Amino acid sequence: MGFFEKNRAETQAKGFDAQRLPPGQYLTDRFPVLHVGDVPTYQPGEWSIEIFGAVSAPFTLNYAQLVALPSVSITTDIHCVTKWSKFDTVWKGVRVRDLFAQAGIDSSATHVMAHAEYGYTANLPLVDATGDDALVAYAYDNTDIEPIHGGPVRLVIPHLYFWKSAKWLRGLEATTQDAPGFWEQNGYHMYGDPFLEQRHWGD
Ligand SMILES: Nc1nc2c(c(=O)[nH]1)N[C@H]1C(S)=C(S)[C@@H](COP(=O)(O)O)O[C@H]1N2
Ligand SMILES: [Mo]
Repeated sequence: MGFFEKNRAETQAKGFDAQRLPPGQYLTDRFPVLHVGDVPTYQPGEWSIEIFGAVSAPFTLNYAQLVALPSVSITTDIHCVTKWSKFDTVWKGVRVRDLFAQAGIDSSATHVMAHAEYGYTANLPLVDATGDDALVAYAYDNTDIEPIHGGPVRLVIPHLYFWKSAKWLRGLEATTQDAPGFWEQNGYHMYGDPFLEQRHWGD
């Protein structure tokens, strides 16, 4: 039995529904760290996020203002395109939907571009960015998100490959057309559904 088959059998033996593991993925208990470039550090009060683009009332929030907004907690599986999946991760944050509602999003908006530190971007259809589980997250596992995992604040879009979940999130831009983000310009799929194995262009 190969590594992936064995991991899938072990997943089932642990009592998980193996259907939760998308094709070509393996389950891990670890939380791998994956990003390009350096981990940014912020002085207290330095971080902020801008909600802008196709909206009538763009605004900027600092960390204190973000955490003062109504929040939700979710428990969800995550799937990295490099083939690891992790089950039952726990995140807390503000729904992207609520931020765009506050900004008065235009009816012409169809997509969202997430902007992170150092110019990292990820594109998402608006419906995916505004679902119940699409969070501007500031806690993981009931504590602050570690800098290596995108703290103080990252995007979490659990139903798409995890490259869409931009770490060190600094902006959410509503757009009226789709455009490729960082990895999408480098050959990754524009949408990235793990259950359809949409890893690369043409998948
Ligand atoms: N800003 C930024 N966000 C990013 C990345 C990155 O390189 N830069 N990598 C993405 C990828 S490919 C994955 S799998 C996840 C990894 O998150 P983790 O390091 O917390 O596991 O972050 C995503 N968000
Ligand atoms: Mo990834």
